[in-house]
Amino acid sequence: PTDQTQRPPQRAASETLTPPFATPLTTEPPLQALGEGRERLEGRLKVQGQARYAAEFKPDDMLFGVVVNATVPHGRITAIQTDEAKQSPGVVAVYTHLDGLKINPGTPFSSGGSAAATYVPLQSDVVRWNGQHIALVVAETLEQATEAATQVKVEYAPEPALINPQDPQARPEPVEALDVEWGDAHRAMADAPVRVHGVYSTPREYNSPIELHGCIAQWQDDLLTVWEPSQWVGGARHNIAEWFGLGIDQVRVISPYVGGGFGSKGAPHGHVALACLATRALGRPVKVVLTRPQTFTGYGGRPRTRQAISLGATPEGRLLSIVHDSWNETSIEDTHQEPCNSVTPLMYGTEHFFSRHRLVRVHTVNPGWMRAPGENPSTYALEIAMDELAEALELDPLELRRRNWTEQDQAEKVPWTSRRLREAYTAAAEAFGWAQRNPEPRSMRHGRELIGWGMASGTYPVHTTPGEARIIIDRQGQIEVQSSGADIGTGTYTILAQTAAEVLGVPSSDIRVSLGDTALPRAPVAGGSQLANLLTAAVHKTAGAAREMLLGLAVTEPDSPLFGASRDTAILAGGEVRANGQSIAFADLLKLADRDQLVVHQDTFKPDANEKDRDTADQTASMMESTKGAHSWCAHFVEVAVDEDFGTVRVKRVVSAFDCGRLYNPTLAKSQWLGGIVMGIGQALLEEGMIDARDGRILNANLADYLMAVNADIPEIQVINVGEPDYQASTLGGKTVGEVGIVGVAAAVSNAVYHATGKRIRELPITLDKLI
Ligand code: MCN
Ligand code: MOS
Repeated sequence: PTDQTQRPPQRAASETLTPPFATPLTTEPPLQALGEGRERLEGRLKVQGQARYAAEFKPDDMLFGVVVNATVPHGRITAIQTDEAKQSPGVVAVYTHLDGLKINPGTPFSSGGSAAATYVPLQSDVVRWNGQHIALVVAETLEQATEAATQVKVEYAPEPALINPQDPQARPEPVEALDVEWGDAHRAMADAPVRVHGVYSTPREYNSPIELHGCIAQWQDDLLTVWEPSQWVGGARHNIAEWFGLGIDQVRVISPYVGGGFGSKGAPHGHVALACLATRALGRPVKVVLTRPQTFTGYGGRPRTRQAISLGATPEGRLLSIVHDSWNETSIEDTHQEPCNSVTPLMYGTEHFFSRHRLVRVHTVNPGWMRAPGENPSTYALEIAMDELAEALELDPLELRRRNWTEQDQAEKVPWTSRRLREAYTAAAEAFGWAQRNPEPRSMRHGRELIGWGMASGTYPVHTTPGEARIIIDRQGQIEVQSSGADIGTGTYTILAQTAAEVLGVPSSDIRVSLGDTALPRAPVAGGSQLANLLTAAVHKTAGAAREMLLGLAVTEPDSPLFGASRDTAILAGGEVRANGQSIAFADLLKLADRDQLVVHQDTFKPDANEKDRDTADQTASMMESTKGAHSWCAHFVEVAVDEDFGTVRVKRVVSAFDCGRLYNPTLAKSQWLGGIVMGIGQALLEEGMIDARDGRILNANLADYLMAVNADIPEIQVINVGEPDYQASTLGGKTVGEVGIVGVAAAVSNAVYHATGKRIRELPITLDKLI
């Protein structure tokens, strides 16, 4: 929907025609430096099918692995028959737990590692979820492996399973680290003149990137190479080395392009361990790609959540107290936290606050990161509760939010580094026409359709972990920027070229960027929307050092036309160093200096960081650093139309405004926001993993039945930037962009549906059965 983002401006016809010759002639191509909206560097490759994704590499002599999954939610495997499969044409091996092939457990994020879970397949006869990997069939072709996988016969001794987190046997466990409280919230709630209380729930949701999770593993000469779509090759390498007891330098993970991940490619999953195990045993490269149904059980999506929120306020609409209790489901043996109270303490000023978040263990694959884990459900509940409070107070929902402005992060007691949320409210409300809203539910209609207007706001924190970068300038004047950091469709390639362009005075289209390979400089995860800030900072610093070297050479090389010139008068432009009307091309400078290349390596670690610190940042999520008081902010305004007879909901338009600090590339940032909003509309109206209450099977484990928003579901979306550079939040002034777009969208849609219908739906997705 990128063409629909801006409403066509109402202009006189004469104004709209700008003849091409009106474009000013420039002597040099535009730099397209940071802040400019250049197109994606690798976009053309992708649409032409030239970008090679992990599973598209073709090492010689490759075998194909197909994973076999458990069909019970809990129990033991009492017999597993592989003879028939082994005799099937083309089959090279069938691996089960009976083969005694050891894989070490992973150290999960929560314990300072880089694994999504401790769980690894084939280590015992125990089954803990329906869909768990229990065998790998390896054959000469994919078809042969697929056929043979159907011939593996399994018998189980089933045991009672906890499927539903609301089962009386399932006990919520406290997570003390997530407790947030100040004041005396329960007492203040009891005394509050106006109170609202609601219970809000979200279903199982799945990341479902278009590129399936699939890898190729190749064990050769004591080196394990894994082509794996990854948001974090450094973490993946560490995780794989840990599984097989290898040194870090024995593993290389390659991931130049990623067809979406949305959190699910933050770590390698069980099938990667199986591919590595098979290549080690067989000495040939092995490719394992999960089928689409297997992506619903081969790793986890967003867990089910349930939240009870009470808001207490004065009759004038000043919050007095917030009480928030929540839980998320997780697996029996592993832990995924979806902290539903991550946003509740941040948005509004209140003297009293109390929240607890708990975990409920059920027989499921361990849930995982999915765009704004925590912030997403947290905002969903809080922002509907605020709408309910506005209703109780007979106050405009936007006005209620304005009245509860807070100048600081109350839990941390630090002021915001920047918070242009009021500007976001105003800009989006004006563009939407919010002032025309009739507050009465069911008061607006268009034919048979009830029209509703709703709004919500949200936030996402700024993480700024340190990183490294390398820049190489060669004798041809070619400039290459290197980092192992990922571009998962976000724009990393492009913004790093723009960063180097700015400092080196070379058009960004002339700069090569290499990413997504552990052979390149270390970088943390493309998660928590942190990569743009941290890698632009690292590349900026590296390019600055390269610039100094070029200037130095230009004024000190005896044969340079700039010899003896003052460094301060020299500039870089057009691939040259220039001073006093003289110039020398970078390439010529290297020739004069008799250098094949200039290699510059810099990082943004604290000066006293040692190699271990650098490795840690590359390999563990625990290094994620956040800047206190630094957050992105957003406000969404949504119009829905609800068919009164059928209860079908259509989102008619969305206007959202964002404060994400400085935008490195407004075109790509806008695209990120749009993607988040689209995903939020799917979450509001469509997405729901259906779980069979009897056996924990995912009933809609495919893209025909697990509904996500498609083009026809998406209306006109207008996004407005109200951010300004925030140099306290990050080195180059940017804040987080990748996830904030989805935050609050489902609440805004829910509030609009209430306004249209007078029905308060506190459970996602908002399907027609809930409305009629
Ligand atoms: N950007 C910008 N100005 C800023 C910050 C970012 O212009 N101040 C733009 C840049 O184009 C940058 C992009 O926004 O490449 C995202 O930057 P950032 O917010 O730092 O996010 P990451 O690079 O760390 O990407 C990860 C983030 C996460 S955590 C999820 S989940 C998510 C998301 O990005 N998954 C995505 N967006 C996604 N987009 C696509 N296409 N596919 C996914 O899987
Ligand atoms: Mo994003 S869910 O932090 O990878």
